[in-house]
Amino acid sequence: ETRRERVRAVIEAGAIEMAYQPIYSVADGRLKAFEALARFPSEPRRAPDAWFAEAAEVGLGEDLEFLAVERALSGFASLDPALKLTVNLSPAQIASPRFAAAFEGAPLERTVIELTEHAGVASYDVLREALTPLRARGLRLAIDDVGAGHSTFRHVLDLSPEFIKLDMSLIRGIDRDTARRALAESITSYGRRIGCEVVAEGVETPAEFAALRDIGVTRAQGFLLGRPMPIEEAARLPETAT
Ligand code: G
Ligand code: G
Ligand code: MN
Ligand code: NA
Repeated sequence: ETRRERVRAVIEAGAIEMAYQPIYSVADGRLKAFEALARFPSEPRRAPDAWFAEAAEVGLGEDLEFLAVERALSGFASLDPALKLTVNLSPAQIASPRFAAAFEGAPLERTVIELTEHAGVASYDVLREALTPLRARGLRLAIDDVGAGHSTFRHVLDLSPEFIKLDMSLIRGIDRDTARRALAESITSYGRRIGCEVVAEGVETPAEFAALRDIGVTRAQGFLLGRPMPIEEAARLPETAT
């Protein structure tokens, strides 16, 4: 079985499931959104991003990513109408002819696309052109993994996102590590200055959470607050973190 056949088999069987991780307001602990994350039940030990990277390498990135988007958006049917849903997409797919169609019918004013650093970024002109009509209808943009890679700041500069997501590597130990704290603090004040909401991901301890609140981060996500979970569970989650 070739790598391509393995990915194709998953796509043809529709063999992915979505897990939904809660995102909370730091100030009052209220549930704000869920991030949809793909899971591959046929090989649960293999990391999801490895599947997406392999799909891209064998020319099936578009098929796999849009399958995940379709599944992710089906979660809207179960969620409280006050909640947003974020979906991950690589920049290459924003430039795809299938992009706009994939979001047709979705409540765009509740939809956020998370964009991360990726090889093969189409020109920013192309990305902006594809995003503009959907953003005019309420779709919002988050730049993921900021503080980890190099090009995520370029995404922020050239795509004017509504959200910046601080990479988990900055959050880990932020209560004890001066360098991490200073960088997260700088990015947060930068975000405030340019009108971006700053979201921390990968928050695992109460001490990390407290440090983020002191810094002025407004939203948080991580195992401390809630793991990625099936939609049935997500739909039953209390509206305030305990
Ligand atoms: O699920 P996990 O926590 O391991 O996700 C790790 C990474 O895998 C994410 O940050 C993202 O880059 C990628 N990923 C997970 N789900 C999706 C998805 O639905 N679509 C895309 N394009 N990437 C995803
Ligand atoms: O889209 P992105 O690459 O940011 O995906 C987030 C990844 O981080 C997912 O794979 C998710 O399962 C994982 N994750 C979410 N919260 C935590 C956390 O608190 N700790 C760790 N180690 N991983 C987390
Ligand atoms: Mn993400
Ligand atoms: Na991330």
